[in-house]
Amino acid sequence: MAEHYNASDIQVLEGLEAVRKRPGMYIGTTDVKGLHHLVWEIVDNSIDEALAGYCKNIEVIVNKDNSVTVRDDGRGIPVEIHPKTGLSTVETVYTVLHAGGKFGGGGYKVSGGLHGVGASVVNALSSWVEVKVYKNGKVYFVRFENGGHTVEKLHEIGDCESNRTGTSVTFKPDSEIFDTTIYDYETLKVRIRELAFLNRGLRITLRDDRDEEDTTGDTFLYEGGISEYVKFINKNKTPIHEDIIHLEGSEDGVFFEVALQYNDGYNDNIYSFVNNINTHDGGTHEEGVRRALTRVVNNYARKANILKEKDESLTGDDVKEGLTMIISCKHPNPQFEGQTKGRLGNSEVRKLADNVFAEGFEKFLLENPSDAKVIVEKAMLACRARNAAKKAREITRKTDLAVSNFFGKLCDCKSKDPKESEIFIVEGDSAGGSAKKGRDSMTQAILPLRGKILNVEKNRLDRALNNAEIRSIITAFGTGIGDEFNLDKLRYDKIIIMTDADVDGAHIRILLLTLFYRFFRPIVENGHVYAAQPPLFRIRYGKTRKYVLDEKEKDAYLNTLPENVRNRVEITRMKGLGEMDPEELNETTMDIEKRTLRKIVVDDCMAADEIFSKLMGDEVEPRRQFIEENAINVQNLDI
Ligand code: 1YM
Repeated sequence: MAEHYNASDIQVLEGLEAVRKRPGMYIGTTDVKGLHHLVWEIVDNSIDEALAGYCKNIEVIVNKDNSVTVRDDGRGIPVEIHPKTGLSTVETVYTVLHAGGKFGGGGYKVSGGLHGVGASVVNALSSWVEVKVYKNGKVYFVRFENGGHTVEKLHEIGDCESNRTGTSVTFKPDSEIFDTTIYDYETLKVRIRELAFLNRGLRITLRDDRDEEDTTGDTFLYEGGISEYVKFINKNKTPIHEDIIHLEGSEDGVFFEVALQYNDGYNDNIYSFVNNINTHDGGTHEEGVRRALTRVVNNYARKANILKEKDESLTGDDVKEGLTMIISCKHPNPQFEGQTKGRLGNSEVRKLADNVFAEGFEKFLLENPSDAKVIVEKAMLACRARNAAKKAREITRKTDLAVSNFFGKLCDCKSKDPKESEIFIVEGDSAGGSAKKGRDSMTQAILPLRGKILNVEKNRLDRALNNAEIRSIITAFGTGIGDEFNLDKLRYDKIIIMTDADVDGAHIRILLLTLFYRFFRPIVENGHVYAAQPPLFRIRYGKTRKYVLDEKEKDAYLNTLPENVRNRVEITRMKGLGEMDPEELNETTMDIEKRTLRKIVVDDCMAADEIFSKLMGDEVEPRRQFIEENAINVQNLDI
């Protein structure tokens, strides 16, 4: 503890105390996400230094005690006494709320976390923080404890090479603030790799000192920047032209760049960033690119006479099929809009993005006519499929909804209130039969699937609409599909996939998930999709019947039984849903009071895309690799 407090000390401590009282206001949450946010706040300062042109290397180390060290080779935080606070600038940066911007040299700060509040917030939420600054041939040191109280004022602790400069910060998140204080290496790695892609030429190293075996960690350095990001995303896909297109330009201190490559798949992977922050909801930078892309492809296709006079123009959806694209903008004064602040609002960026993209992409098409041809032809196929899907949809609507035997197949619930209704998508007629008898007919609908549903990772919407099973799903949901999709029309709050606990069941489940993720994404994103968990074992003794989900639960349950009972019990491995009678199925898997559902959530679109294209796409090698890597996790493979 500092020995004497003056007025400004007290003010400082009150500021940090406010952060501790309402951490959510400063870092969003105090869960595992908030815990990682602390790292990003500190790393942001190093990235700013890199963007200012002074730092080339950043190191992040998770220490044995889950404290984290971030080091850079920038100029080092200034050590002089700050005129406004009378404290060293380092101490000021770490103890005065919002000091980062105000006390800086009025620099050009383009990085920034979600809240952009900086080092003092990390200090306020840590049980201790140590900062070392290397400059002037000296090593300076300051230590804070207990939410930002200075316990060792800034002082020299030794010498260093005269040309060495940099900052090293170690902080230990306060376990009284955070639900968990254990760092997840994979989470850190994914974001650090992304930061390296977004800041070309910057080397970022991550190391886990909790792991005794791995002492080298991971180093990320991409001279190609976002081009290499595109290559990375396309690694399990088949590109249709060799070169990745990389375009950039700047105006009035705003830097804009974009990299893209088409693959032969049907999905787009377009990600945009402003100052290294993902703009999930797009904004002016994305709008500029999309507008220019549609215009340039159409103009080129007409001029080259690939698109004939009678042909309709290609739409934005047509030209983005199979497109992998990273858009990155560095802006000194970004305006983030929308509820989650995930959209860029600055209108001048639209024009910059449009100009840079249009000029560069047109040049690429003209100089690479064979690439241009495959790109245009792919968009034309997408256009044809879109029109075919439109027709198929019209037919589907007429036949399925009104006349056909669709409602003989769907066993709907009586309630018409989506909020209390749920639909079970069930594998096979026999399980479907049990489910119909075992359900609560007021709120539970049953849709049995008779055949395999089509793999939509390898087929466009028009083909999917020819698949009877997919058609019944669309009709049952009520939302429509493609450009007609409307989440408000969803007829059920919960969509529950109920398949056997075996390999076939898992296959049907992944086919359904692929369908939902690719064609009904908002249903997944809004948490409407669940997987039922039918029991794997029945344990019976005397009149008692107990169902358990897996081996672990079985063993745990058996351990609760007295020894003499444990030896008399009969354990049955359940083969499939169809094996259970309706009461059993109800009791174990469907009854709202007794069942366990697994909610399907997507917390990372990029990771989800990767897994679907790996498991369901054309390339065999990545799938083989995935199976090999994961075989070790599979117990009880029941073929
Ligand atoms: C491991 C964390 O904080 N690096 C870092 C921070 C700063 C500087 C250099 C820096 C900035 C400026 C001038 C400037 C900061 N300085 C300030 C402040 N790494 C880490 N590296 N000289 C050095 O912006 O003009 C805030 S952050 F306010 F003191 F200038």
